[in-house]
Amino acid sequence: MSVPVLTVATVPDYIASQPHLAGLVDVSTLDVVEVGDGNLNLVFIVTDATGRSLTLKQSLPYVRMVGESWPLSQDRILAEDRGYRAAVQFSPGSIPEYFGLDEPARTIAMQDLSAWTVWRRALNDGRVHDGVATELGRYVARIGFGTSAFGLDSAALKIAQDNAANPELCKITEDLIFTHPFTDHPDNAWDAALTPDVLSLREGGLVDEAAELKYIFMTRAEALIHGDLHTGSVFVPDESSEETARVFDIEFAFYGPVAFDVGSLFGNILLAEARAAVLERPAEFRLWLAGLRGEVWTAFETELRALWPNRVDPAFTDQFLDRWLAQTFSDAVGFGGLKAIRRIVGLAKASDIQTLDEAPRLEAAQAVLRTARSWVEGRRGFTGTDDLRLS
Ligand code: SR1
Ligand code: MG
Repeated sequence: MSVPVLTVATVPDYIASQPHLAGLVDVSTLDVVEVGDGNLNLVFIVTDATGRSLTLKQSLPYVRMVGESWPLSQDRILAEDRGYRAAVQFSPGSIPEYFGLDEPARTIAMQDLSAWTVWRRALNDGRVHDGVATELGRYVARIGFGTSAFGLDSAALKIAQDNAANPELCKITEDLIFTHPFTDHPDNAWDAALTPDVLSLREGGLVDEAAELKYIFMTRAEALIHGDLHTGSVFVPDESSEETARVFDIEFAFYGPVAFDVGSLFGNILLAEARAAVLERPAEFRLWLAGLRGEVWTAFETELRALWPNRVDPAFTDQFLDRWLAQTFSDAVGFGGLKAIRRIVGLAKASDIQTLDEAPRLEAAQAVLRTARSWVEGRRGFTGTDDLRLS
């Protein structure tokens, strides 16, 4: 059953009816704008006459980018609330200030960061933001540690796993990332000149590797992962700011492999690199981009090792941590490759590539597919992020 969908006209009365929100803004002078440009939801920025503001997000009963022909339960906002609450507990500085869930209306509210920029947009413009990749690596490590068997005792872990099901959004990922790009699915679309590159993905062992990674995604209920941690799920501040980054859009959160979040960052950085290469951005910028995966990984590993002495079960030995990190790295490389491929072949493309003119778009897409394939097929052989350059 779906709940009423909010509109610009109904939001002021809705805010006034919510004691946890009504004190944050002057409800008698609200200006409301709907700014959602993502694939799924409604997002309102609510500002009062004194300039105080907040962001209100409501899950729609369907997939926004497709329309009502693709119904989707509004319960995904409950998964997003779980993701934000975990971040509040383990990495509060990594997210916008969180004002909580209104379960009956399927809304959440948070700090208005509309003055910040979505990281993908900043990367597309060739802008450098130092420290973002490090912040993201730390965020993944903190949530990964805090919500897994490293941070929770046996019973607490089982309860957390039981409470974190997000079946509809998991199914979207299972289809769009692991299956559709390698089949004749009607949602797939690509430039005609890419057909040989796309069809060749179905040859050789790539589909078997995708099958293995899909199985890991579906069964390794390790920690409460973000589930969609691409560069479009990160805000960056004005370059002059002391702040670094804030993660948002956590509705795909579920108990899954930590490597999936790390890999999402790896794969989306690859898209940015491919764009920068065909646009012949300055060498300095391209070098900075190529180093971002190393920054993510170093921050992730460093934070994990710093938290390790606090693990709840000393049966998890130091040697096991080394093995876990090695496994997480190689799985992240594989997930990263698949995350990049889906943005070229399947539904929901990325502006890094799509906004390019035809000739550079083809060149960038081919480089992404070539590099991503080498990651997926070679993921067990890579020892560090330096091996993952765009090729
Ligand atoms: C139908 S949803 C398509 C995509 O949008 C989200 O941002 C996720 O990346 C999902 O795969
Ligand atoms: Mg999203």
